[in-house]
Amino acid sequence: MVGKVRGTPAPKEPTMPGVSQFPIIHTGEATVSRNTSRPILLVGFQHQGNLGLGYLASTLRQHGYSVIICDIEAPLDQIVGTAVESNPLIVGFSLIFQFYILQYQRIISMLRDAGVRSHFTMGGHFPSLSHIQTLNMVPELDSVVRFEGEMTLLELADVIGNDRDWRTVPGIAFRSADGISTTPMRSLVDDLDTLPYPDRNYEPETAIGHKALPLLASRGCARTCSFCSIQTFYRTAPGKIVRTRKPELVVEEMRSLHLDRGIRIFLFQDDDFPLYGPVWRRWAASFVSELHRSGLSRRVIWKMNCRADSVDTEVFASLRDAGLYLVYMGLESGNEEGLKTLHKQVTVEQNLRAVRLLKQVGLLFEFGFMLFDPGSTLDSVRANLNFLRTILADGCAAAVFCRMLPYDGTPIKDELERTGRLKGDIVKPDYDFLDPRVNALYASLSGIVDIWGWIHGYRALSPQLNWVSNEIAIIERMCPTLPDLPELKQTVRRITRASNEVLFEVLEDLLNIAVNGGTTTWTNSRLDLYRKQFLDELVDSRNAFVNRHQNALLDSIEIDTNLPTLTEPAVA
Ligand code: B12
Ligand code: SF4
Repeated sequence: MVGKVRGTPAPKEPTMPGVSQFPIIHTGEATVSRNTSRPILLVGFQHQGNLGLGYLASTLRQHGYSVIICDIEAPLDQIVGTAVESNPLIVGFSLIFQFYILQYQRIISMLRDAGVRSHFTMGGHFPSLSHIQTLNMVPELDSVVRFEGEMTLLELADVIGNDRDWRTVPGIAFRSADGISTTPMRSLVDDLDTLPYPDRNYEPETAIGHKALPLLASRGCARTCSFCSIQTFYRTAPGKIVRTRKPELVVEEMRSLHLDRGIRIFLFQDDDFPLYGPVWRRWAASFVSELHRSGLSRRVIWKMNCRADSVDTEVFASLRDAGLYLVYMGLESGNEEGLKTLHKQVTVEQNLRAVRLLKQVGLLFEFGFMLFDPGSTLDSVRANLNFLRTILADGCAAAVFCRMLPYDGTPIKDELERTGRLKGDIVKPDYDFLDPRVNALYASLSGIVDIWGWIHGYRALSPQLNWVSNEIAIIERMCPTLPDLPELKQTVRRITRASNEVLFEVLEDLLNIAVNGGTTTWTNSRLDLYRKQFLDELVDSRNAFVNRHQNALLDSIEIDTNLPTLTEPAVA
C-alpha cells in the first residue's frame, strides 16, 4: 500500500554544517509518498512500559505504518518467530540499559541466522553516545539512530520503503568504506506536544488493584551529575536541553487514560520533574491548577522524580493536594566529598532537609543512593552509613544502595579512563578504589549481603518493603477509612527499621574490621535467615490485611466516569 499522508509536524532543521537536505521534508503542508506495506518491528525492555518505544510506535502509526512491539525479555523463539512471520521493513532495537548489549547481540545474530533480511537499527542512550562501539560490537546492525528517534526512524522507514539511499538520513551512524560514518545530527524534538501520545498497547501494571501507566511531562535534564549519561545524551544533540509540555495537555493525556483505561496511578518518568527555579515553579503551579480544574486531583495519584534542591514545603503541599503521593529522589551520597565527586551540586544538609520536609508534608519517598563511588574512603562510607541511619531511623523507607558504575557517556567514566582507573567492559564497567581497604570492605560486604536477595531486583527484601509502603500510601489516598491501616503501616515500618538495622550493623562491623582488623561473625547464611524472617512477616501482615478488606479494596477500584466537563479556560 502506498499512502499519501498530510500534515506531519515540522522537525527543527539540522544545525550542523554540511547538512545534506533529504527530499522528504515534514512540513505542515508537504505530502509524502510512503510505502507502508511492511510493518516495523520494535524490540525493547517493556517492564513498567517503555515510553521511548511508545513514542516511536505512535509516531510511525500516525504516518500509516503498522508497528509490532516485542519485549526483549520474551522467549527468544517468540521474537525470532515474530520477525520471520511479519517480514518487517525495519527491526528497531531499543537499548536503554547499556548492560543489555550482549543480550541484544545474541538476539540480533539469531534473527539474521533465521533469515531475517530487514534493515536492523538500534537506538537509545548507549548506541547514541557510543555509536562506534555499538556498530563494532553488533556487526549485523545496518545503522544506529542517534538521540531522540521519532523523526529519524520515520524518515528511515520512508526512505527504505521507497528503495532510496538511507545513508543520507540525518541522525544516523553506519558502517562505510571509511570506517564508521555519521550523518548530521538531528535536533531534539522542539515541541513535545507535537508528538502523538505514546502507544501503550499493553496491560497496565497494577498496585493493590489500581492500574498504573508511565508518562512524561518533560524531556531532558539541566543538571550535570558526573555519573549520569542522560545529561550527555541531551547535551550532545542540537536543540533545547529541557523541554516541558503544556500542563493542560499533560493533564488531558492523564484524563483520557483515566477515562478510557481506568488508570488511577500515573508514574512520571521525567528525569527531573519541572520544579526547580521560578519558571518551572510556575509550570508546576499551572499543572496543579489544571489537575484541580479537571477533577483529576480527587481521582488519581501520581509519582515523580526530583532532586533534593527542588523540595519546598509550600510547593510540595500543593503537589500533594493535587495527587502527588510518591517522590523518588536521587540523594546519591551522604557525605560532602561524595556529593562533589558525583557533581550533585547539593549539600548533605540539603539532602537531609529535603527528606525532613517530605516527611513533614506527609509524602512517601524512595531514593537512589551510592554507598560507594570512585572517591570512597572508609570515612566517607561511614558518613554514608550515618546519613542512611539518620534519614531511615523511623523505618519510612527501606535501605537501598549500590556502587556507582561508570556508564558510557558520563564525565566520571572519562575521568577514570584518563587516570588509568577504568576497568571491566561495557557490560560491567568498573574501577578499583584508591584505598585497598575499601576494596576489601566492598568485597566482604558483597560476599555477606546477597545483593539480589536483599537490595536489588523485584523479589528482593528492600524493594518488597518499599512496595508494601507504596501500597499503603495508595490505600491511604484511595480508601482512607480502613480501620486498621495505621496498624499495618506501623508493622511495615517496624519490619523496615529492623531490616535496615541488620544491614547497617553488618556494614558497621565490616567498617570496624577494615579499620582495626579482626573477623566478622556475620555470614551469608545467618543474614539469609533474617531476610526470610522479615519477608515472611511482611508478606503475612500485608496479605492478612488485604484479605480482611477485600471488599472495600475492590470497591475503591471502581471508577466513576463522571468527570466535570472542562468549560473554563485553561490557566495561562
Ligand atoms: C523509566 C526508566 C526506567 C524504568 C524502565 C521502563 C521501561 N521499560 O522503559 C525502570 C524503573 C524499570 C528502570 C529501571 C532501571 N533503570 Co532506568 N530509567 C528510566 C528513565 C528515567 C526514563 C526512560 C524513558 O522513559 N525515557 C523517555 C523516552 C521517551 O526516551 P528514551 O527511552 O531515551 O527513548 C528515546 C531515544 O533514546 C530513542 N530511542 C530509544 N530506543 C530506540 C530504539 C530505536 C529503534 C530508535 C530508532 C530510537 C530509540 O528514541 C526515543 C524517543 O525519542 C531513564 C532516564 C531517561 N531519561 O531515559 C532511566 C535510565 C534508562 N535507567 C537507568 C538505570 C541505571 C536503571 C536501573 C539499572 C536502575 C537500578 N539500579 O536498578 C534499572 C535497570 C532495569 C533492568 N532492566 O534491569 C539508566 C541507564 C544508564 C545506562 N547508560 O545504561 C538511565 C539512563 C537513568 C540514568 N540517569 O542514568 N528505569
Ligand atoms: S542524575 Fe538526574 S539530576 Fe543528575 S544529571 Fe542525571 S537526570 Fe539530571
